[in-house]
Amino acid sequence: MFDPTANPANIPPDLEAFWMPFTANRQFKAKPRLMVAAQGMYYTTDDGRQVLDGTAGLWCVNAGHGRQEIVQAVATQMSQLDYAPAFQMGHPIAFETATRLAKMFPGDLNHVFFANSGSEAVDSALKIALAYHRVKGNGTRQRLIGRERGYHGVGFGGMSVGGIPTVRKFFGGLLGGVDHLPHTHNLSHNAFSQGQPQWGAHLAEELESIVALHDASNIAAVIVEPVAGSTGVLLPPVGYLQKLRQICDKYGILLIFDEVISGFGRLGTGFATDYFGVIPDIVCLAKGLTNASIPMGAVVVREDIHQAFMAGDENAIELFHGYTYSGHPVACAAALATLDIYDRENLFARAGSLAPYWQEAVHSLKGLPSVIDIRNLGLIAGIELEPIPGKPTARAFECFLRAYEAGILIRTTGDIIALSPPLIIEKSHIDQLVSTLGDILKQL
Ligand code: PXG
Ligand code: PLP
Repeated sequence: MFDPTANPANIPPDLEAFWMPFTANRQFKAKPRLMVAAQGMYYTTDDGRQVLDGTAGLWCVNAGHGRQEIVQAVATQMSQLDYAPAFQMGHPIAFETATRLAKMFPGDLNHVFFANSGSEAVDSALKIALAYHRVKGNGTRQRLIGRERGYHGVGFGGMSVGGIPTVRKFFGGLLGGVDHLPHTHNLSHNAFSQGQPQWGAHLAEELESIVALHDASNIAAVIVEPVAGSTGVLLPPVGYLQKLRQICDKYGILLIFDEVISGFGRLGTGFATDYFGVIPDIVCLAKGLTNASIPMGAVVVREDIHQAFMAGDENAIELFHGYTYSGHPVACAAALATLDIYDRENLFARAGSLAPYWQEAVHSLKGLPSVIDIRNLGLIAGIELEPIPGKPTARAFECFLRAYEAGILIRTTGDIIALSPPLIIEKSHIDQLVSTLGDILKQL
């Protein structure tokens, strides 16, 4: 049984200085869970146990841990060119990486802006959307539309369009001029759906109401996660994303897909845009871009958006935005090596071919105590638990702690368990993950 007062001798005294992100710091530091190594599908803990990675770290180690090809590429790049400025200067590998990424996208999604995380990718995308309308002479288009329960990172832009109350409520007024679409999660209609739920496409029509309220001439962009991950795996109802695309087209509103989680094979295709057959105007990427080995984010934009900036004085800077580390050579080396692995091992298609087995495995947990929904798509699953009355999040967190003790890493948000393993997962690992989780749920 978990004992938050336990203080085993192996805790070094220096856990204090690191203010841990999105963590119950005191709970953690009273009984730390430390990873010291990782290979393939497993982490090694400080007490020498093997823990099966059911979450690809934080939805990001899509090619599995300890990939030597990435290690080598990073080491070689760092010795050859550790850093070079990307403002008014360049280095070849950034261009190569952008070209390679652009080729992975359909249609005219063909220009890439680099950032260092998903949060920065999102803020960059929002800024590009606003600036685009302005350079086109439509400077009144300033409103941004997100969605309830959306997660777009923790920058002020991403927080503002995001829709998770705890991520927003401590931080003041945020951006003005933001509206939110309703989320699409509805257990009474869609509980235990396998794959995309049937009910809910009409919720996209709320965009019409927002347009009616503000007028399209004041609206810049809509940003959504094609599949909402962080908030607890909310899947788009059949037809929903298509409808959003149609309404955005009708009113000249840019559609931004935040594919920080859904990208790089998570759904069994390169990107959610391929899976759903809906092409946005701007895509946000991070996480799986470098297999999480080196921080990197990216924004992919359509030709006509980029082209709109390439007018006027050729000696003038076109977009006053960028990061010291935009297109960092070492991150680019990690990205290229990662994309090589995805290609060589055909990992996106591999995820797609495992998805039916995954679906059947996770839905076998239906009927266990307190499980009120199971949902899945590609190699993602969400298992929603009935909250303990008066103690929201406690049941899932207890499940997380027991899972770690039992040798599997899961992720919880609220009372929802999220699973998103590396795409190299074998059926035997799926069995281990689901049967261990099942045993824990039976005992809870
Ligand atoms: N957009 C989306 C859709 C995300 O999922 C971000 C932006 C921000 O990325 P950075 O790299 O700035 O964290 C994310 C990040 C979880 C979890 O367990 C999810 C994220 C990060 C950490 C934990 O659900 N998503
Ligand atoms: N703060 C200061 C004082 C800076 O000089 C800079 C960059 O030059 C930044 C913040 C932004 O840092 P970054 O470009 O790594 O996002």
